[in-house]
Amino acid sequence: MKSFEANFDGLVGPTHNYAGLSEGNVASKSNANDMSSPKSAALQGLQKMKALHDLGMVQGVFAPQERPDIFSLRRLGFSGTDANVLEKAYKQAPSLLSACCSASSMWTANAGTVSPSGDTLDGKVHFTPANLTNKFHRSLEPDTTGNILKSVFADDKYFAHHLHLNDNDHFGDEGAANHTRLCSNYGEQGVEIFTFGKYAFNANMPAPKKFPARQTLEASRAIARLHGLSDDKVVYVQQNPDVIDQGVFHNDVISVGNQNVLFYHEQAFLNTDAFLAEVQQKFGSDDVHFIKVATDQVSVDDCVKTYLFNTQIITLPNGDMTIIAPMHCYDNPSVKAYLDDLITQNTPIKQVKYFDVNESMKNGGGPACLRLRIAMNEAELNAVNPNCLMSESLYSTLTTWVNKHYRDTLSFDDLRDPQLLLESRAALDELTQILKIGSVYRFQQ
Ligand code: SUG
Repeated sequence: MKSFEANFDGLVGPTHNYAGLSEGNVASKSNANDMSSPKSAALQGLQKMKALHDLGMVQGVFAPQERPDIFSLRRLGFSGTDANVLEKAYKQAPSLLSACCSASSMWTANAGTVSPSGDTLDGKVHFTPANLTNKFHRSLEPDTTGNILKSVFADDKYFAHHLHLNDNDHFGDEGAANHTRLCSNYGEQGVEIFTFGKYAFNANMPAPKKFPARQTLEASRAIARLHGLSDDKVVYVQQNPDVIDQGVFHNDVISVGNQNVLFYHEQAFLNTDAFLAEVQQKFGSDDVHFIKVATDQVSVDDCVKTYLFNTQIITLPNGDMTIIAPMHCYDNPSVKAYLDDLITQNTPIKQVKYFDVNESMKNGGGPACLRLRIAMNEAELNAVNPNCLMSESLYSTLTTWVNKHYRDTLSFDDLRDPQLLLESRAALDELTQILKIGSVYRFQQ
């Protein structure tokens, strides 16, 4: 049976803004309080989705979350009408208001971890939403993420859904941002690589000193158990704590894999040689292309600034691999020179395509953050909610929808505007009808 890797990109929500919420994420901190453009952000995302669809890829659309999150603000003690809740939060706890308005679910690499049916004991595709405990604004996401995943991948003959892990730093889980899968063919059993930042129960082990490690080894192990992965096809590796301290808050900021390619910076991991040997041994007899970038080719600082590794490596229908990179890579002379040279080398990567995803980049989200990868065979793909798959007509419908509902600009002061809440709800209500995903939002229940 044919197999595919689908990319499900998060639609940017109507409250996209720059609030500086993510300690350890350099872009988020340095662009705090800039004026954002929700409309441009959503359109940039849609253009990338459409371009991948046009390249012959299976491209899906993942709905955003309901924001402002009035439910959470009420849970935290703000009361009255919705307008009162917003106004009180604005005056008494502005940081809470911005956290409850973040459009951070756009980065669907953090929506969850997905194990394809080729890897799992029961032969189903398994999903576990990420609990994202390390950042308050992101910890608001997993319930609705679970609802949306279940509505897109509804058929329990093919898809198995788990509850997100316990909401505690010991089980901090950031989803696919710290998970890579290598395989010969998407439909066959592959090697799942779980990258963690620290050990939850052993303070004597290496850990970053300045910025938080968001993913624990224990969380990764729990996901592997839940998904029924076999030990001889799973590799756990620790992120180098020094690079977390330099702004590599997720492993997908410093390495990315696809099929038989692992593209990584030499400083990405701890004990790299042993890790690569284990990957090769578990991969089997076919060779893995380990593409190492040395510090004197591209510094860690440039990786963090340009998101060289937060690129998507996709396999086109003709078998060639293409890198989907942000314009920041094009604009940085040493990174551009590196990529120009890479495609002349003897690796499966033959082409680089550059995209303007600047609205997302300013919050530390590159092309790879914006997508959740789901490898599926034909029968599984046929069971996916078809209304969430990109097409000429869905692109045109969603572009019209964004232009109708989204603001051109948004600043912190706008977040308390009750009209923004009404606009967002009207937009999302209409979206659930376009994508036919049912009443996934609390305001609809
Ligand atoms: O979790 N930024 C996100 C970026 C996530 C990137 N995802 C991956 N690397 N896969 C984060 O730090 C910033 C929001 C703000 O500051 O307004 C934010 O949440």
